[in-house]
Amino acid sequence: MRFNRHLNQPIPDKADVRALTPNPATVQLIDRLEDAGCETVFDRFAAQQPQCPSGLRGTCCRMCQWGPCRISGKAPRGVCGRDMNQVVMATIVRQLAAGMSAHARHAHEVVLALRATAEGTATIMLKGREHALDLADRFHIDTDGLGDDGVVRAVAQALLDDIGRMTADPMNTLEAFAPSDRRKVWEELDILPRSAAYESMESLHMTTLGACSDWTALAGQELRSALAYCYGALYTSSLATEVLYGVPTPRLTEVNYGVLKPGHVNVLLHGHSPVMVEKVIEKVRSPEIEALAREAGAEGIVLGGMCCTGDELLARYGIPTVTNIMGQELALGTGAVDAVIVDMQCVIPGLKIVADCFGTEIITTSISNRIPGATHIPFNPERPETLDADAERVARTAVAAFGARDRSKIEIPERVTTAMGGFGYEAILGAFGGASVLADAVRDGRIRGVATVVGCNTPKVAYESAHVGIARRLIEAGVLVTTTGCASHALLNAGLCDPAAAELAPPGLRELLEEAGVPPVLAVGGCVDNVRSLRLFIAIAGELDRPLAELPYLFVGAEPGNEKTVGQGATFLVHGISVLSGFPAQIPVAVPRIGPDGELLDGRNDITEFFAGDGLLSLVGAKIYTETDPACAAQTGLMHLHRKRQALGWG
Ligand code: BF8
Repeated sequence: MRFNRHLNQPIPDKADVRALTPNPATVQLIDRLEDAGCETVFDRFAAQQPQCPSGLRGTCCRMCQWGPCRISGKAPRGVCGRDMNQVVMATIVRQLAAGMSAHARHAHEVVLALRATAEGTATIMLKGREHALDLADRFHIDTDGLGDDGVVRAVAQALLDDIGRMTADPMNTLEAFAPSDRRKVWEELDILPRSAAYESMESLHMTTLGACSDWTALAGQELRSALAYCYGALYTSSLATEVLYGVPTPRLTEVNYGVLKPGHVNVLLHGHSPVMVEKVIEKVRSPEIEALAREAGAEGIVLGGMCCTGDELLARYGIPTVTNIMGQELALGTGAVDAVIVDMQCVIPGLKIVADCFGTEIITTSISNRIPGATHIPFNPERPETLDADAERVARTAVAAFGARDRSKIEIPERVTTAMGGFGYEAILGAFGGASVLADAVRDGRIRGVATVVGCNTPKVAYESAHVGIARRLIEAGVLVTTTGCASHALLNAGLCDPAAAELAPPGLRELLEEAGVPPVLAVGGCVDNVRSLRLFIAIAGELDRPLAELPYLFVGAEPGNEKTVGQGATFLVHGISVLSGFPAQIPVAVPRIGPDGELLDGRNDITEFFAGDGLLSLVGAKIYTETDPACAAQTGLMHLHRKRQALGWG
């Protein structure tokens, strides 16, 4: 691997990916696309090397039109006077705001669909009425005289308020779900947020030219935004989805590229919002559309999930997942995909380039996402009455693509992997017999710790090698693992979500898993469902009567990519749960140096001190570890869990 001194880490090329990626199907498809002359993310990453050192370190300021300014030893301040700390922290605050906007927009669409369902303007069969009653209770909504639909409408309004409130009133979800000892910490730090929309606005405001010159105040806004992100974007979308489409339960299925079938219409479902895709599934499974597929000469219709939509559909219906963000082009390289139905976020422009190589139809279904050359049939959350007819058109367009392609190019990797998904918060507690059973096991050491392994892929890490390498080692050391997002596709395809993988765990954990009939990695859903893992952490802490920050918990984001991952990590940090990152964020990396007299100089700076030293630790009781090698990263994580256990006297 080529070493990048600005990042203090090796950077993989395509040959490294071939050698290190854990899924053999990936290698087969990389070769296939290369032979077909189709460029992919791996080629474009190579073409971008070496990447800009200032960009890699977060020291390039592009927040006004006096710049761009690069902060360096020669020019330690930008034109306006901003120094390195101000530039780097402001950039991170903006990244979190962008990620929060993405999840909040997703939440907004689901909550509006929920409200429209209660009002009878969207034809959606509500599956989570009991959940709505529970939420109404938690939000202290007076339900007298509201009727069933009125309760759902009131819950939707409470969630909508948390997405968009502009005043300093308390957030409903935060009041209902945050542990009270944590709330005191946040009050003392003065970081209680108003809503996702307000804090996105304030983040952009505080980082614009001449608005705030104190990087520690920007750091405070980062933490405030993390809470807005968690309670205003993640909780709101995850809970609204559960009320609309039901709470997931565990199901056994098969995953990986091999679920695609040559004689079938193969349709991939990709993105984040559940609203259009749920209706499309309903249509695809109707006798009319099935008949249409047979008329076109297909033996049937295969649905496969990608990215967070894939995670959610696996959780709710056991629909097979195929791959994640960096595998989306590879999936089309099978030559078997007739159509990809995409909604919002993580649908990379490169998808259409490969689609054109293989004649795959791309259908965009979000008003926010347009792709030149794709068929656009959008769902507008403010015009829900067209949902039914539009979903029918999407389903027909996807099936019609079957006859339009050259089927001689089909080459599907044979590999399929058994997997169990569907571990909503309630399902995890149900499988193990309650939070108290898990709490006992954490205390007596059968479970050495609980980790959530989540987030995207990045070409800066050999594809999926860090997710799988770290998770496997955590399991072998007796750590219970939950997963979401693109990480979960890596772990699903690697067989770690197969109940049979319990044999990797040491005896105490293995017995627990076998008794519960669950795998060592619990796939809980898409990225917004990270709150399911957070709720699990909170429930076990409650049983143990300990603050979250004292417990052997860990958030692992081994292959961060999207701006959304900044908020994911910050969400757990602000709850007192440390973060293990497999890759340095865009901050000046602390590189130890040899001084003029041969002495070892500490390369620390204010930003690394804040995130990885005593800064955050003293404020919220958690910090960020960064380790790129999967074996070393797992060791670092295990040391963290071990130190927590020792401090509790649990050995
Ligand atoms: O929200 S893990 S690449 S798919 S951002 Fe995107 Fe990252 Fe995947 Fe889902 Ni989450």
